[in-house]
Amino acid sequence: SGKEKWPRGEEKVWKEAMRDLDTDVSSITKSFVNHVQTSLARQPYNLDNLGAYQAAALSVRDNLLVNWNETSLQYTRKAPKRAYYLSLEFLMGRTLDNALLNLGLKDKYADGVEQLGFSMEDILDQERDAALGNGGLGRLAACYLDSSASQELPVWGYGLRYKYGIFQQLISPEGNQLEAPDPWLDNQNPWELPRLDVAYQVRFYGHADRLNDGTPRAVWAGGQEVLAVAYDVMIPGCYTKTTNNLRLWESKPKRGFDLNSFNAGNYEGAVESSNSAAAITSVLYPNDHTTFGKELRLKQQYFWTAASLADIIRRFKNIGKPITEFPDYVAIQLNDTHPTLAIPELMRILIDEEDQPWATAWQIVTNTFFYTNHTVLPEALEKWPVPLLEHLLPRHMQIIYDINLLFLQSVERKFPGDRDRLGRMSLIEEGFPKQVRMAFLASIGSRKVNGVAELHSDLVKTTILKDFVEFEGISKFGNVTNGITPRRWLDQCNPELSALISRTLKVDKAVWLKELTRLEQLLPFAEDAAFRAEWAAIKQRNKERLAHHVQVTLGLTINTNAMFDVQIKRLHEYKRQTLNILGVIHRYLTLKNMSAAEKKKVNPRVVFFAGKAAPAYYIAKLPSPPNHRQTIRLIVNVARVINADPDTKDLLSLYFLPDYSVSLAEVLIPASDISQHISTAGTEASGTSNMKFCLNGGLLLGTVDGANIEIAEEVGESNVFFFGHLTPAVEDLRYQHTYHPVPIEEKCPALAHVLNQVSAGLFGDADVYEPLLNTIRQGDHYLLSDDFDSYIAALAMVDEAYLDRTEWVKKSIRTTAKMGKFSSDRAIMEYAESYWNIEPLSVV
Ligand code: F58
Repeated sequence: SGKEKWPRGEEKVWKEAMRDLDTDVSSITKSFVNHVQTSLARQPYNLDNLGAYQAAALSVRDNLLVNWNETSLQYTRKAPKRAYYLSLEFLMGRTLDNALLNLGLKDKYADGVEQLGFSMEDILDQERDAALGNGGLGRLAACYLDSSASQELPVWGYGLRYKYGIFQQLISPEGNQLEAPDPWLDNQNPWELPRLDVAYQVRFYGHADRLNDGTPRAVWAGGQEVLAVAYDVMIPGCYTKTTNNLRLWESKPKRGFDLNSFNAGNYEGAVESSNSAAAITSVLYPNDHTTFGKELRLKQQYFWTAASLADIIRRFKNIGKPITEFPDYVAIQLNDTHPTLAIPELMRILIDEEDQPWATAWQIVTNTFFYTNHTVLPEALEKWPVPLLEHLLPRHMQIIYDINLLFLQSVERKFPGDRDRLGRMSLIEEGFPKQVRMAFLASIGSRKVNGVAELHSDLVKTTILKDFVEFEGISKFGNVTNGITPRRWLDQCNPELSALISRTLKVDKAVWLKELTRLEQLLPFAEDAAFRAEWAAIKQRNKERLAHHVQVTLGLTINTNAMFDVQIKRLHEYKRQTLNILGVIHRYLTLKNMSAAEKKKVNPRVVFFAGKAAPAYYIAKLPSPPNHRQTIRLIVNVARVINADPDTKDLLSLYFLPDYSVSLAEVLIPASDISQHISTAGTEASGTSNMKFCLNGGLLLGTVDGANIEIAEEVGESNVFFFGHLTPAVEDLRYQHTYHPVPIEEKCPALAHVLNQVSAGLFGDADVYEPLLNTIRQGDHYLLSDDFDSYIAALAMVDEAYLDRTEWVKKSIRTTAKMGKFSSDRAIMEYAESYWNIEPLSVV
């Protein structure tokens, strides 16, 4: 009946007013000034850069909103099958530059703001990063949203609107990491739309009573109810009208205060519920490959999952189809196990609210969900204590027990009498307390399961989910190698290279940015001296841009005639930043022993590190605190000594850049000659920055791990520098370390020498580093002593290769040329076609 009244009033008047916004420069300046006067309520003539950023953002947002509404309208009308990407993290970075480029309006806006007395660069620099993520997993989600919109796929993201994103990192003069909150919402966020009308109630605690009426139904009541309120973020595709949505939930108290406490004169008690509801979305957990059984984290997971499912189901119901057709219209991707509660939650809704039989409900669930695993490290696999789940989500715990019972019965039927197997596969791990294994629940509740690079997916199938492959069949388990968006990670961060590529391929970037395998056509130009000169000059200017950035932000002067060697990622033992810094010390000691004549042959090198370590308060709770923080301290103190040593400082210098972020990566990556991806074989699921560096013509120094392997397959082994033991050797080596340890002096004298110099206090603070050094001397779980010699040899090969600059630039060109496979467009289309079964839908 609503439809009959639509449109209200005179359609002609609506249509006339509804035309797309004009995008000539004078319309842009008008829109800008109009936002200054009205939205910002500021005097036009004395506007600062921040005000100019806000006005530009609001003006660009108008364009996005028109497309975003048309996209939504199209989806509603055509009712295609849609996919939803559930991720607890979306590491978006800045939006303005990306939106301008995707809309194809950057030049015009630059022109417009210049006429008004501003520089585009200064304006872009005012924006704070949206840093709602820890690292690779969160950034992958952001790349996938960009690709979904660019490929015109009906995909929405669902996440949480944290008030505080990943902490800001400060480095004290002694080299300690200090953490400060990241109040990213302090100066208004023009990129989100509060949707106060889109809200759902989410229950916690209370009690669940089975009806025992011959149905599996139960009633869950009591406890605490909080409100989930939607904030929508527009996700523009590249050169298309398609503008998708990222819906982030904020928690609010259901009622502002509790009337009973209020009447009793207990003011603090009255506002307390309000505090605890708001706490749910207040902060992103700075987890990295370690999980803690924290109630608030579990609350976040359920709050987000329940609100997202309620929203998805409401939208499905608007189509008017029976609930059994849900999987024909909805695919839900679980980004790691964090949203796994969606599985028992959908069961609960289907059974308790939709009155479906158990088997029907399970059929719907297992055709709706898809699970991506991002790690095989045991300490990173989520497990939740049964008592905590029973307390917080009593009905879900019942459902999990029921799922487990039926599941184990079917395992028993297939493998009669195999009690070990039942114990290994149970969703409930025995112990004190019992724990729910979320990766197992995610696997059995999903249509398909995948890892994020070939090697990693093989490891998933042969290690953590081996029993499940044997039980459910191999075809359920697949691989989708990760990808990165070439819009942000080439066009936006390296505009000169992007322009050179367009000129050379003689095709507009609108084409090759969406068909990245076209880069292959650059290959013949590796033989063209003039092209190589341009290529090298761009790299040089990117190095100068980075040096300028470091000069302005840290007051340090960097030698831009050196090779730039970069390792940027979360600090973690398995990523082996320690191996890198010990390699730097080795280089330093070698240089100290060189004659002046020998030194003449050495190419100068600048080594950059950046990355955050898990916060101290957090790490302290671990059984054996890892050493990431000492690693930062060592890097900073080695830098202090090396950068001040007149014998070596022209040939080797070292920088730890604080507060690594998406925006800092955008400056570092295009400037790199070589980047390091040196995890112990079999530990880095994929890695995605490896792809970003290579796309920008930086060469790769790495282990035979994660996506490094597939990069080497594409660009050719002669264009990468590989070292270290292979995955199948790792288990054996660890066994040797434990049962037949060889003293480090014997096993790896070069490494022993380096460690001894640190112990002797060459970089001060000797006692501080002892625990870190001892992890290598004893146990050495991450195999530094096994890989050190081949690492040093690989570094020497890099030096050698860099001396022949012509050949180096050829390698650089060939590397970029062969990176087409790693576009996140390819990855998202694999999910769309082989997993979700959704199709592109054009918005015209
Ligand atoms: C990363 N995982 C993988 N997890 O380490 C990396 O190899 C891969 O390329 C990337 O995912 C994308 O697939 C990762 O970033 C986290 O940050 C988790 C956050 C929550 C707790 C456990 C770690």
